[in-house]
Amino acid sequence: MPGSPISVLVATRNPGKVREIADLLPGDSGLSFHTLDEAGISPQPGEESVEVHETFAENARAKAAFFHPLSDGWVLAEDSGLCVDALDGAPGVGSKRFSNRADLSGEALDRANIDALLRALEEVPAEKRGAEFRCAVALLTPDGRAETSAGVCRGRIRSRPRGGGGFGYDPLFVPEGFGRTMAELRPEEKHAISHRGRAFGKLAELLIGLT
Ligand code: ITT
Repeated sequence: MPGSPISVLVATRNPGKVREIADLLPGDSGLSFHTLDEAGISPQPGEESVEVHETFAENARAKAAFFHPLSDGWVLAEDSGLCVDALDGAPGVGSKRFSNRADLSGEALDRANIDALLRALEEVPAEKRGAEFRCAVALLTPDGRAETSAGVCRGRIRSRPRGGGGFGYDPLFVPEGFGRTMAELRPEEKHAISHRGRAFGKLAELLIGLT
């Protein structure tokens, strides 16, 4: 008879990510997943200063390590962002803070970031607006092992936002092979091609081997 599922803390406070991660995690892995808010873990001193590294993978590992003491031993963290060719990969790991509006959160912050990106690309013609979303995921096990995976989704940046789905920069991002923005895709369409969908797909294979 199967035992009770192993509880995994998912270290994110972004409601858009929480929705997507919940859809992406396998239900039959012998693991159950809880976000920080679901686990009743309030914002911690120093939490905002954890993601200071230059790569998504380092940030994901740092976030998992930060929350490890507050978990039952299993923590999953991800770091993600948008890398724009014409901006030499910016905003990259600084995607959440691109507009410098630390006073905003949620949809208001997303709108400010979109406006800041449009301003930065004002002079850039359509054929030079290539970009990619990147995601790195780190899973820390009770014995301190770190499993990591990553995913990329290429596309281009529109000159005006369109669509109401997803979160973050989705209304500006047209994935390769699509005529719609990420915010106009159905959730299952986004998951099938997104950076996060790809990173979690690889992680799901690792999870099956772990439990
Ligand atoms: P955590 O709580 O997990 O740290 P966060 O949103 O606060 O989430 P991140 O540093 O991971 O912090 O920020 C990633 C930013 O990149 C996010 O706020 C969006 O602006 C952007 N982003 C990431 N994935 C995206 C997606 O699928 N669609 C649109 N924008 C995305």
